[in-house]
Amino acid sequence: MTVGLSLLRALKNHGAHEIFGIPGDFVLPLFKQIEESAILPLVTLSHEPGLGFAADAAVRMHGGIGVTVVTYGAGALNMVNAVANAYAERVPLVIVAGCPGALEAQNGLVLHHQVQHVDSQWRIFKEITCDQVRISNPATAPQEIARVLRNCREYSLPVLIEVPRDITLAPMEEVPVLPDTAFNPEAVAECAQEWLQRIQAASRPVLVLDVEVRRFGLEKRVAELARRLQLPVLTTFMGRGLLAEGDMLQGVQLRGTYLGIAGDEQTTALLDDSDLPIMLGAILSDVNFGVSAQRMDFRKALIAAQREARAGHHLYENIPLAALVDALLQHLGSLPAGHAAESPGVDCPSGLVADDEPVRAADVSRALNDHIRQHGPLPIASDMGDCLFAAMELLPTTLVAPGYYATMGFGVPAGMGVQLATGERSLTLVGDGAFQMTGLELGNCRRLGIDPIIIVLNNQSWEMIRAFQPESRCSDLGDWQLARLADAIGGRGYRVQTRREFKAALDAAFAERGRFQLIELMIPPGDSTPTLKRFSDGIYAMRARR
Ligand code: TPW
Ligand code: MG
Repeated sequence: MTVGLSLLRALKNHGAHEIFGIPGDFVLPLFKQIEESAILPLVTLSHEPGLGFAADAAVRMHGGIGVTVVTYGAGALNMVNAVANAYAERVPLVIVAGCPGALEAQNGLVLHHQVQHVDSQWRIFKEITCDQVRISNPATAPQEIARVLRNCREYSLPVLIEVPRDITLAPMEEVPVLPDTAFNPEAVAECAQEWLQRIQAASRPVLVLDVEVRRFGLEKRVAELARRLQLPVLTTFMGRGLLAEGDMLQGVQLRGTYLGIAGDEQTTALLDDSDLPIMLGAILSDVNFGVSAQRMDFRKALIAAQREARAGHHLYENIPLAALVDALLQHLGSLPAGHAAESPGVDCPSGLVADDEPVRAADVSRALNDHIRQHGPLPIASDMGDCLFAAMELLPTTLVAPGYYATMGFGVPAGMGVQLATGERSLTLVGDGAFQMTGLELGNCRRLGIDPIIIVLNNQSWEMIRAFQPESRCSDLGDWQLARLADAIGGRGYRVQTRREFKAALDAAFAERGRFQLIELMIPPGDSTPTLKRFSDGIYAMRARR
């Protein structure tokens, strides 16, 4: 077998579903093998940032590992921000990047796409990946590739595989799938027992769920845990959309998303007044927890994330989240069910009034919740901007969004990745500013056979920037006529000024299949969702207090 074929088979054996790629001369031999072998389907897009976001969203949806193949330097470095987003938000993404062959790297000339040093790409990616390998010796590479792919899965973080241009056709053995890294089941059992004792002793425990629960495929088991413990459940900002698929929520007391001072009072109180937050897979970030009016005291919490578990001051190392959840379920048998619900579930606005008033940001969640009530949940991708706060007002539905790293440009390519991964039509929420970054990827929909629905909150500005610093005038973006752009690149555009037009456009967009639909909501500049308003007011108030 060749290096190229062996690598492609290894990616598939480790859980890859498809390859997102943009070619270049350093990876052309590999692209030939990708196409000819058909081991994994190839999806090409237009620009590497979009490619990285699409691959990231696809793996957030279908699990396994995501794969991008890009050329040396210009290609790979174009994807740095997308990979950084994946690292921050714990997405197992493999970056297969070309690099110079051993001989050409030493022939005295600097090569095109080279920055400071032949290894600049490697050094830059070291910071945003958890493991790396360059396939320079096909005799030792299979073991190294196996290690890198195992780390990708076990840590749920990006990894780099560099393929020198001249090595693709060299012979290489099959790459093994290594057994999972060992852990001590006794340590896991002890930890689970300590957790259960503390849960039993607590008077207001609350389960807080974040993204690792999904990354490690644990939603069903965690839902069962929540059901059997009869605990109220919150998601973090980043974890919004967890447990929304199928009937997982049946019997689970999901009380919404913790938004601190910007959130619903009862929801916020559940965590702020809890004597025992139980945080599964949580990123302890400012966006998730910094919005709390009081400083959160994590020492009283139970926390499991990044292969560690904490109980107060006790630290258990090398505890995979899956093993801990299993052990909790197993030891739970004897625990008397306590802690029943007192307050009702999530409050999400609905009931769009389809009149001739101008459409406002607050109408987005009303209209979409009406649709979800009638037709059931649908997978949603959101960008950064007020649209992400609109997404927080939606009924439980699967959501992929850069909720922690907060990069713009994610939404449109992510929505495409979601539909490619699931085969289900996706809906994307995006602001006009973020749309300007990666929106043109939509031109690829026709060729790829996908027809996502995109709602652009076009307030003709970087409104969030204005919200946080109203005196800056640089946030004005002008009118880009995005609905017309949609028509020009193979989709259908709707320019919406009133709530009646919004309802009509949504109905028409859902009714038509076969091309992407772009609804351009002309939101008055200065308007924002109630959730963003509370969020920015809260942050103002907190800053003023310090
Ligand atoms: C890659 C900083 C955060 S929010 C925002 C900026 C510039 C404005 C977003 O404008 P948009 O949405 O999309 O029109 P809205 O609702 O505020 O009007 N560069 C990147 N990521 C981030 N987060 C920024 C800049 C930013
Ligand atoms: Mg805007």
